[in-house]
Amino acid sequence: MTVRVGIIGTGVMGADHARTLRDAVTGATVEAVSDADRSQAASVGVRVVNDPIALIKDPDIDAVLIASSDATHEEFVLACLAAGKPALCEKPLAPDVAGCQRIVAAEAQLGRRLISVGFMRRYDPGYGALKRTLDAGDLGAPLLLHCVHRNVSAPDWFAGDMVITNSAGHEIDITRWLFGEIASVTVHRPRASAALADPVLLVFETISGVVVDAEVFVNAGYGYDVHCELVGQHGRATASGPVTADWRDRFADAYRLELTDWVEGVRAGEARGASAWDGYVASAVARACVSAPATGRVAVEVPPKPVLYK
Ligand code: ISE
Repeated sequence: MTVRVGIIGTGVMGADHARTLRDAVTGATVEAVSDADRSQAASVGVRVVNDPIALIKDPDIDAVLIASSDATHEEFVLACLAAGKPALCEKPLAPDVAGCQRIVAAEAQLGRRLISVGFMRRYDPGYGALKRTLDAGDLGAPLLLHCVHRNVSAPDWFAGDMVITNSAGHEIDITRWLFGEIASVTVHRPRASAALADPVLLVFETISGVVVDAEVFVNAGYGYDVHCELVGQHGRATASGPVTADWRDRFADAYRLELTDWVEGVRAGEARGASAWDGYVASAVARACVSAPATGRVAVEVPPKPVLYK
């Protein structure tokens, strides 16, 4: 079966995913796209459906890739669940915790996982090697993770706390993926450099006792620079990559592997990668960071994981 994919949102990420699906992933075709900007949608070179909900319901679409603006994710993910169609939604699943909760509730009600969240770093070969080293026990117990996440400049649609609710989601997800749940967060801000209150230094303490510090700086100027160092009782390991212009080059392998796994999962009838639950917890942790006072620790509170996600 060839998976006929519909893409909603053909901006930077959607257009990049369309290229990757076409050039580097087998078993899928880009069947149609939808974007509020019709000429941008047309530039992908496939059928354009103006109404994104009609695209989701289209009988010729088997699976949906959601790469539209953050605030639109919830509506489209819920429509995919209602239509019983698998979807890969770019992070964040929804920028607000309540929106993520509604998605998790709808998927739990459906009783089967259809939603994957685009936390592509889980597919990055460097992060994958780091996790394998950790899981093999070579470093002993993990103690610290130092993360750096720098962008050249924030896109013009970045506003308010998006340095946390959008960008830092990657460090939140990687922390949970490596060490399990986050118990508390602390947020430090150097003297304000911009309206975005950027950079931020986030500190996560996991239930398992690991301390993670993450510098997230979306106006670093010199390049896209993402790396981390894990310190364990008996050694260290790093995940790094070249400094590039933006995330598309730095994580090209990760995006290709993520899309390949998603398509294979759709063909096998299973949702792979980060789940809606992971998307929800990432937003809950981000919210705790946003609400954190200038000093002091904030506990993260999430309800027990529904059976569906165990
Ligand atoms: C963007 O959406 C990404 O996912 C990038 O990896 C991240 O570095 C950037 O800050 C986000 O806006």
